[in-house]
Amino acid sequence: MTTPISSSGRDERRFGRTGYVALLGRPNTGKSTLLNTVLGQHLAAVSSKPQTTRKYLMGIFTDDDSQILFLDAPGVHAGKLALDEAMDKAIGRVLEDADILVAMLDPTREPGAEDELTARRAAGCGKPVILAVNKTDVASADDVARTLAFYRQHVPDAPALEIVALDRARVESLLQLVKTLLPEGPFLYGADDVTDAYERDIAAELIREVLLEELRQEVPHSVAVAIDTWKEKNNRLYIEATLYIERENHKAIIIGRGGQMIARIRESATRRLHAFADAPITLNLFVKVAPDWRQKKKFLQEFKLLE
Ligand SMILES: Nc1nc2c(ncn2[C@@H]2O[C@H](COP(=O)(O)OP(=O)(O)OP(=O)(O)O)[C@@H](O)[C@H]2O)c(=O)[nH]1
Ligand SMILES: [Mg+2]
Repeated sequence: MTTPISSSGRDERRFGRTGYVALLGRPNTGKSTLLNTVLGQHLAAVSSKPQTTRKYLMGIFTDDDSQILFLDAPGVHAGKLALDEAMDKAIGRVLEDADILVAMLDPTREPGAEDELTARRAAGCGKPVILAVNKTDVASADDVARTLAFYRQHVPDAPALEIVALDRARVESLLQLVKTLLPEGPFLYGADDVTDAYERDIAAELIREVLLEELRQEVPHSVAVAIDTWKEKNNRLYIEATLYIERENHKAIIIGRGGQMIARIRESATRRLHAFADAPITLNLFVKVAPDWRQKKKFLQEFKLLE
């Protein structure tokens, strides 16, 4: 077991605006991007493909007068797999834990069924909601107005803000608004803590992020990543990970001609893990078949995708 990243060893309990803030939205709206930007660290997997996040991740933002515990959740999506159900449960848990919700809206896509589900969930959970309209660097004013009007049918009184989750300066107004809605209380974490997640769990997500970038269509969505070995020696991290795929014929895709694809994945993942762990990395990847794992509750539990 590795130690949680939150164990900074510093104990500076303080007091101020504090609480849990759920990031809710359909897939691909920029929830994980916002988390990374606010933390100033790349902890959550981000990709241009929907359904990147599979389980909740807490990010801890601390400044002079507040400690905001952001809960990044999977995107709201009605799928048929046991994995979809598990992701939906993760959203439910995040909503339960939250003091307030930030509904992340993506105006670059026309509102649809997933927005309807998101808006209903936001309205039904009985907690203060902020509508954060993201991607306003690329959306038109009409797109923003259309998306806001759609959500306002369900949460008419929620305050709304335009943000750019990729740009720290353009999420500041959201942070300020969140602070005004949070209660006062003692801080639960140290000033240097960024998450309560284990390093190796973050590492598995960063490897999955590479898979989402490199592989096409459904293939990356059907891969689960397990970290089998995590050893430190002479300031170098030795990591072994297994990529579990659902079908034998995906092996050839992931390994690629002459092993080219797996070599690319390994190279890119090594770079990312080096940046994350701030140490040179030796990474070995293995590929194994776990037939239809996305339908198997036991597998999902083992991978902490289901409680
Ligand atoms: N132009 C632009 N793109 C953004 C912005 N925020 C996020 N993105 C892009 O949107 C895509 C999705 O971002 P994610 O953060 O993975 O979205 P998510 O809501 O966490 O997605 P799921 O985990 O699938 O629910 C990525 O390609 C991001 O780079 C933004 O403010 N502007
Ligand atoms: Mg995400």
